[in-house]
Amino acid sequence: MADDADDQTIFRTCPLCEATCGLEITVRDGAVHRIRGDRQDVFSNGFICPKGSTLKQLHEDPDRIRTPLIRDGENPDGSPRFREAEWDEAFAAIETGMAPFLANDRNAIGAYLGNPNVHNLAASIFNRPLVKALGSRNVFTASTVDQMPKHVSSGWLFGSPGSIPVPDIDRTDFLLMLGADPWESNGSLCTAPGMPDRLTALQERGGRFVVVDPRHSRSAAAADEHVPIRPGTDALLLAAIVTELDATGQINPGRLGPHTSGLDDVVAALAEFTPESVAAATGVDAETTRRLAAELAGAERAVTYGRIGTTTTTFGTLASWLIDVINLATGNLDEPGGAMFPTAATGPATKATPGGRGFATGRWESRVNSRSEVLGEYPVADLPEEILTEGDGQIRALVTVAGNPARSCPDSDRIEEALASLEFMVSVDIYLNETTRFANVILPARSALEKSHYDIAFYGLAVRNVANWSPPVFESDGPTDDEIHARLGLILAGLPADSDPALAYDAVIDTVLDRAIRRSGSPVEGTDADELKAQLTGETASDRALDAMLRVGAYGDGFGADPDGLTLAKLKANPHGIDLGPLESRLPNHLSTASGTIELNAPGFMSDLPRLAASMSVEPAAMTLVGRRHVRSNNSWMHNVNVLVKGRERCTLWINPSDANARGIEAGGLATVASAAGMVEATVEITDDIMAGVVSLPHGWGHSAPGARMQVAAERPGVNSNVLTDDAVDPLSGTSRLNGIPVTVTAV
Ligand SMILES: Nc1nc2c(c(=O)[nH]1)N[C@H]1C(S)=C(S)[C@@H](COP(=O)(O)OP(=O)(O)OC[C@H]3O[C@@H](n4cnc5c(=O)[nH]c(N)nc54)[C@H](O)[C@@H]3O)O[C@H]1N2
Ligand SMILES: Nc1nc2c(c(=O)[nH]1)N[C@H]1C(S)=C(S)[C@@H](COP(=O)(O)OP(=O)(O)OC[C@H]3O[C@@H](n4cnc5c(=O)[nH]c(N)nc54)[C@H](O)[C@@H]3O)O[C@H]1N2
Ligand code: SF4
Ligand SMILES: [Mo]
Repeated sequence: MADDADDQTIFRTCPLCEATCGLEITVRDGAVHRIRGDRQDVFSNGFICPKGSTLKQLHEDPDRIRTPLIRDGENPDGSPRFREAEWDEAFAAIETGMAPFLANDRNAIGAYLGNPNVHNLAASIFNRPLVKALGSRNVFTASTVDQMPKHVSSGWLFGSPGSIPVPDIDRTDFLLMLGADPWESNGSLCTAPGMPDRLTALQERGGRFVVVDPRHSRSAAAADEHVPIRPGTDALLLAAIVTELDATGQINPGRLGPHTSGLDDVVAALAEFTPESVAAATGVDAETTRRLAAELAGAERAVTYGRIGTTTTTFGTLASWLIDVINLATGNLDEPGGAMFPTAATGPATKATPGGRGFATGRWESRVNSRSEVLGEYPVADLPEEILTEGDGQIRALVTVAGNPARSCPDSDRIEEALASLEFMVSVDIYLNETTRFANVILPARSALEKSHYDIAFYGLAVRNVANWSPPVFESDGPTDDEIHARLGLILAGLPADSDPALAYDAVIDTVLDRAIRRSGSPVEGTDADELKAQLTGETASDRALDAMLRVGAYGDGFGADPDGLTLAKLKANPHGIDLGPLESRLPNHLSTASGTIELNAPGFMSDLPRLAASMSVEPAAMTLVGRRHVRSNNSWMHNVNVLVKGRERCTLWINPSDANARGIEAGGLATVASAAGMVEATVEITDDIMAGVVSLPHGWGHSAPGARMQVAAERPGVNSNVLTDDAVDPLSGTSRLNGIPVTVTAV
């Protein structure tokens, strides 16, 4: 592994998860020779997980699609058959396939955008215009199997769905962490590379952290205390903590008191949720709840933080809200060591005054299930019925971009049935997988190593203010991701397939500049857009759009107003990133609610409380299913990397010994898990690491679909847990219940 004089070293941020680790990539003879953590990275300081170095394997994967594919019939086994095509031919086929739908009701074309889009610069810049150009209301994303409750909660509380406070884990003394397992996931809605190390540092400086989770996860094992909880009941526990804080006279919003509306209303409305009243439902005894409240109130700096286990339940929005109610009530919102709002380099500086237009959901409703629009999209739980139910507005054609709904979304058998029934489908992806096998045309996105990178989304959720741009490691002959997204967007706008993508490039850059020119107080207020445009640098359109965002952003050079300010060129000159400092308090001016206050008692929250109260008297299911993650896996799409999947089988059903005994289920044997939606047979792992009455299966497996082309994954297919996920959603955000699904479990 000795370095060669001709080796080239490139520093790059890992795009695989939210942690944004810096990588040091050595290239020898035109191939990746080695990938290790970049010790000089200003944020990750050398931390890397086992997935980071597999950018090499992903890049070299013979199954990764490199040429557009057009479906041209069936294989002998009935699975779809594809042939390779030229790019122009593929775009022309999309134009032809979409034409009948574009000419009539645009709602007949649906769009599903998956998770890797938020880890991709071109997609971050182009997806929104693409969806706008399409002009369909049938838009779905992975947000409604993930963080949508937090957007709704933040939207109502602070006025903007993007204003999500993150736990300031580097400076806190006490962390209450619910439904998150950063030892496996490396953190979410909390970009903190090396999060496990940071939590260990919290302990070393005398602080504590407590994990609330039905499983004794690796994070729970590392914590000072593990509190097992019955799935789906975190909102009850959190409500009881608020009541306990009130009962002990420990509600102290401090500085933010005058900028908060409805704190008394909220406390009064939560009075029926006491440590005693919720104990039977949550499985957390009153004593423990009281102690957690006392610790949160007593610590100098404390923070409550919740993730997937709290959002993907039927009370996801209430749980997300209550987390911030507690942070506010204990004086820890917007304070160092509490829950703070990052100031991203691509966003504006804090405004001069609080207030704005606020946030609303439910501006329109889905056709079949009448579920509310949130952020311009429908719950992905509605996708299959919107495709399968005939009538005006039925989805008959679909575009998927970096998504695998056939594995990652609820009731996936029904989704597959729906995908199979489409008249036309286009996918932008890197694999022919369980979802894209239904496409008529697949456009291969570039490999991560063939594009520049900047984490627009995650620096807005980071525990320090940071900016880091990465160059591509390799050149490529094919179109850039910009070109793929631009040309697809132009076709979906109704323009000819051979339209110049520069039309779209200009449009995205104009949008960024126009917004800044119109914003009062911006450094370029009132200037001429063309003049600014001429000053942009960057080789691709998305890099130039990024340059524009950075320059008019919170630390930007304002196109000359502050010569020391941030530009893309400055980031290029700093390959290990630029640290812009610790998080700073931003309230009240950061608020954009109509009242200019934190609207703690927004009607949406208050009107859902009776449902929460009613849940206490519902007889709980005898057995429920939760998920889990493993550090060597990433949702559904990294199972084709041999170094990650080799070894012990990971797609196993965890069951408590008492539940296994009662059912005659044996370790290593098979058990049947059945829900209202479907049934799977999974290999059993008997373990005390899961509480009685709960079983756990990881998601993203089930790689035996005919026609998919992921050879390594097919050797260890596992089972698809989302066959079991039913139609239940959190009504406020439309987010699916992926955790706490009622199931029955029997020996095979
Ligand atoms: N039961 C259960 N289900 C879950 C979850 C759970 O906890 N439990 N978690 C949910 C969560 S949090 C999420 S975010 C969703 C994810 O849901 P999805 O985003 O729909 O699914 P992924 O498995 O991430 O699939 C990503 C797709 O993008 C492709 N891809 C990868 N890189 C690129 C790229 O650079 N460009 C392009 N164009 N394509 C690329 C992959 O091949 C794959 O097809 O899953 C959800 N599903
Ligand atoms: N290795 C790896 N890393 C990833 C991903 C991956 O698939 N693999 N996915 C990425 C994505 S898209 C996301 S969104 C993040 C998610 O990041 P995390 O939210 O940290 O995700 P998980 O590791 O699934 O942790 C969720 C925990 O919630 C617990 N849980 C389940 N139900 C409940 C409940 O009702 N209450 C409580 N309190 N806990 C519950 C589960 O047992 C599990 O331990 O991870 C990201 N990072
Ligand atoms: S923790 Fe996430 S960002 Fe860091 S190396 Fe692993 S996958 Fe990449
Ligand atoms: Mo996610």
